[in-house]
Amino acid sequence: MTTSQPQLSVQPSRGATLSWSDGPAIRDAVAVVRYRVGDQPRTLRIPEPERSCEQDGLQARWRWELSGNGYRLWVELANIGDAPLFLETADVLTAPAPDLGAPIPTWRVYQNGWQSWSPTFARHLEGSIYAEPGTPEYRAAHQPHWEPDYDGLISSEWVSVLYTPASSRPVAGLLGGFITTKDQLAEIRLRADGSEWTARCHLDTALLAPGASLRTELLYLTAGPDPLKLLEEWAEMVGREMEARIPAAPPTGWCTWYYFYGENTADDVLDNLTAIATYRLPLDVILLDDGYQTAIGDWFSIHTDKFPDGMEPVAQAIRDAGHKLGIWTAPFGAAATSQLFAAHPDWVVRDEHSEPVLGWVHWGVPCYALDTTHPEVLAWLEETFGRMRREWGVTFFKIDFIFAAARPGRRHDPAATRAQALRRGVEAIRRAIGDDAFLLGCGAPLGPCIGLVDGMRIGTDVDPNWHPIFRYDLSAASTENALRNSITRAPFHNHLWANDPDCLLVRQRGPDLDLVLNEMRSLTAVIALLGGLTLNSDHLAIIRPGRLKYLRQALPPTGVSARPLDLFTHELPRLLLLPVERPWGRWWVAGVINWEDHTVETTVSLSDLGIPPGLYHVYNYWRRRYLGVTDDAVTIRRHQPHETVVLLFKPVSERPDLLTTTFHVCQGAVEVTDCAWDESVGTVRVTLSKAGRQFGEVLFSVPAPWEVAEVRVDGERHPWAVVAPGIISVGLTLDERSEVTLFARYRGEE
Ligand code: 9PG
Repeated sequence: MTTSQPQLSVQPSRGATLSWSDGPAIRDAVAVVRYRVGDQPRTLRIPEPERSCEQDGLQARWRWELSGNGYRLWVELANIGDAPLFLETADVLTAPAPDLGAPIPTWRVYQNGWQSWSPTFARHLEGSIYAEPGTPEYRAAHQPHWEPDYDGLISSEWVSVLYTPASSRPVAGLLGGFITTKDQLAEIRLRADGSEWTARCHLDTALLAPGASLRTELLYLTAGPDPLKLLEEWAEMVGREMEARIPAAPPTGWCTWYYFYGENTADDVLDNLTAIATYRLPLDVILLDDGYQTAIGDWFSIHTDKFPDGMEPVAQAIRDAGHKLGIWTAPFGAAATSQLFAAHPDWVVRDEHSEPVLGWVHWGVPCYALDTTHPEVLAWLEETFGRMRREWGVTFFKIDFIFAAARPGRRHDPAATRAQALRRGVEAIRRAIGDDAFLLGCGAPLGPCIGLVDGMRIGTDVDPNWHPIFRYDLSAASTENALRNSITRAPFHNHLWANDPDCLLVRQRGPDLDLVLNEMRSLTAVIALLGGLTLNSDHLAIIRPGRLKYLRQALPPTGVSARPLDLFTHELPRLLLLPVERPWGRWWVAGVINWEDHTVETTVSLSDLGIPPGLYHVYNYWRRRYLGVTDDAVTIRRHQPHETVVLLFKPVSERPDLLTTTFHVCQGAVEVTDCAWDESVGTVRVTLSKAGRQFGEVLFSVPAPWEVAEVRVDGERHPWAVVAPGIISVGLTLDERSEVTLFARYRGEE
């Protein structure tokens, strides 16, 4: 369906109206700039597109440009007077809530959190899972624009999509999203009472000196019938505008954090290195997470209880074993107890009383926010990261808690916004580590990192527990929260960076892990379906080797993300779909999640999945069970609590064909490198290739009047089992490469 072109009309007294004939309308829109002259707060209202206004020497022009099926909007600001001006906010558009053709309580509003861990989902305006924690800590970490009248306000960082399933109009989705994100934090605000929908850029009281000028970020407004698609298209557009870095393949690896939580010694790391080699696990990066340093800020002061010989011997062992060395830092913090803060108290952001601004509290220790507009701080960052690269050979950098650089406060450069301060810090790190090192953002405001990071954590921390243990807080560490955000931000993958859904844990339930089998499989399935970074964080030296089969089934990542089809239907999306297309066929892998704490019955239809009508074989991956053929729907009668059922849909073929393989959750998307049918001899030859050694099955469909004559694996005759009429399974141990050939015989009518 193509959406009509937007119509723009202007009523000078009221503002601009933008409407789509079969869809939404935004009425009485204006731009508003808030600033200060000395201590005086001032407001400048611009009621007409493409018009300039002037007040107190501030010249403002509201720009509108038709672009595709929408408009690009921005505000240009110049100080043409003689007095300094201090800019607070620029509303690139503010209007009453748009008209979507159905009342606001029926709406779903995509609420993007501002940093990695901040809750993100398409929020229902009635009956939401969201509860405002309302604590100062929560505000500091997740609500960069908090203000006392936050009640009833839904603030989404950089982008929002409004959608209602109740509209009578064919087009009920409206996207407002900033497509440049370098210079200003920017939010899309909706007041639930309908009084306001605003796209606001934050200028953080930055100085606009006489003669100086600037531009707000570019806002894109567009409408469409499919809100998920709007979000995907926005991500693509931002990626282009911001010159996003997209790695050729998402990294794999092992991380110390989620087993040791900072208490690992050098020997623990070496033991895991050995285990990775012994088990031949295809994990590339060895990530030394938090804990090796004596204090946040003192990155070369190594904890000698844990690393008695310092970092060098461990670093060397990792490199010698052929791995990439990864290191965690929280580069924009200085612990109150650090040598860094003692030596450079002038390097931190200060509040209005000249007190150091708290970045965050790190496991009980206050860490101040470094002023990344200070040239000495930037030089120190370059020196620190350059040394890690040169002296330790680090080529993978996880930079954490980096929202600290964007905390509000006074900085060395009075003209810098919070977004610019953060970006300057990340730029310094990128300069130091070089273009070929992998930079992973974490605890990171998303926008200003685009184009600088290769990967981004897009959710909260995973955790040994499914639900958060302490409180009901959508940002708290828990497997549930981590998965939710990773799913709701799946549209960003490969557009803004490679998504990092956080670590995969596969160890057995026990004192170090509380996930039951279904929960661990959900974590495995969702991470595998999302196709982003895939890092394990178990103690591999003591893990029950049988559990490694789960890890192997998520490796390597496909690089491509499944789509959360019901993102705008359920706050916790239940339906992930990965379409796979290869020269030898196409298939669909669906992840169907039960977020409830009780067993439910779930029906998934081809039309829910958007799969073309036809006849499909269905295979239940975790159960290793062929479910038969459908042209309609599959019902999971006992869909257990927190279970993700992985279903394969493969078009029914009239001749013998590959049905699926079980070496990877995506069922052939990574391990099947070729599949050839030779009609003249009746063979299906499947080439499998995958790092490591792993048991699995190759399933074939052999419809009558064909029948199996024999199966060969790497040229040798091999047994097979009939799992259902016309379906056979071949079990084998795949060691790097294998060729499985089905020889079929045509019986004709008898
Ligand atoms: C190391 C960890 C891991 C993890 C990061 C980050 O107190 N907090 O609110 C809090 C939030 C996140 C957090 C730790 C504490 O985790 O996401 O992968 O690197 O730091 O300390």
